[in-house]
Amino acid sequence: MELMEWCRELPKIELHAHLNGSVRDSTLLELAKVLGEKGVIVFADVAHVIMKNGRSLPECFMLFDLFHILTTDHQTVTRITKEVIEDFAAENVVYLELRTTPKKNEAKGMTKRSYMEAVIDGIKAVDSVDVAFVTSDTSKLMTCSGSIPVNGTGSPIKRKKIYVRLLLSIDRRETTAAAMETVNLAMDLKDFGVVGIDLSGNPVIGEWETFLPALKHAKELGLPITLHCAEVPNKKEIQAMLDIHPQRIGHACFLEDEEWRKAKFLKIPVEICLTSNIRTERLSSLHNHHFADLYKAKHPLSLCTDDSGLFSTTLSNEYYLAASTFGLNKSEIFVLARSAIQYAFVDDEVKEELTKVFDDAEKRLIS
Ligand code: 6MZ
Repeated sequence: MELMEWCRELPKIELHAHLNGSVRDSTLLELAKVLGEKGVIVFADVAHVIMKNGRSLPECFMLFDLFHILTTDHQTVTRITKEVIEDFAAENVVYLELRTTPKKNEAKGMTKRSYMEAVIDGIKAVDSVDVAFVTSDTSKLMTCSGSIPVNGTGSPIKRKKIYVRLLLSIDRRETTAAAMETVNLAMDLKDFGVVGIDLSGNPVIGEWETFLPALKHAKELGLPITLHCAEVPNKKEIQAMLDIHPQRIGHACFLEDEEWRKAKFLKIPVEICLTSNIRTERLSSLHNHHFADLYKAKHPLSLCTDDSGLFSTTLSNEYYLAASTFGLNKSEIFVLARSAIQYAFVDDEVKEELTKVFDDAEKRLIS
């Protein structure tokens, strides 16, 4: 089997995916068309921006503002959540930790809570695959699925299954009070599959001290946290981030030796986003990527897409890139994919289920 096809077949764990960065281009264009017809935006300008290839980091953040205009109403949030989950499942992602920033929009009657309810409705609306998520009634794993498809002879077709959990993101533009509100909301929604907190947004905006109280609060409440760390050089902030010992960090492009020593000593798992780092010009070439050093050092890491829509990538492609750039063979890639189970913010019961999925796949994929 060709390597790319093999990477698609491989079961995968996605730990760093932003909802609004994972929206299909076709959906964004469709939404832009509707808003263009209503005169809210100029469609031709927006279409050009959506289809553009290769964007700097500041351009990405301008684009997110546009995405938020296109996706800000409850129905659309539900729709994009459903589509994003279906797209990941189609790539054989078996566990998706989807992160999103709860948003307020008075004009649409949207509160952070109602935004999240729309996301949860999107999870429930998935019908092309089985979704395992948590319900409030039992706090147990429940599987939701649409009608059971049958093949030509009337026997049920085995459907794909994806476990979905949510992380609530604090945007670096937010105030301490707004960040606190997100943490409290995450706590309230624990029974709906919310498993942790993320800090993201434009890395040149906001002060660490603004978010710290909310992050500490999350820790006190027992909510795991993951931080976008070192997307730009900022020694003081990077050190402060490592000091609070987050459960994971994302990107980690600009750590210096001293900080790497600390991150390695603390064994903080790193969410690696290869395509994103290249496309946003964090690194000049994949051959200089810190993946190589971390992999060699057996540091905990997992490959992730970051914004699969924005960067036109898939998790299968990220594994393909790692294999082809760093010379990993199929067995090594398989072990890498399976190792990400350990870093998921999910209970042991689900981890055991995921391990079984990998055990089954190993027989098929590793000869
Ligand atoms: C930092 C990022 C990001 O939350 O509206 N986001 N933050 N660095 C990145 N690397 C390129 N990619 C995405 O998804 C979009 C939001 O996620 C964060 C930004 O805050 C962006 O507005 P949601 O679903």
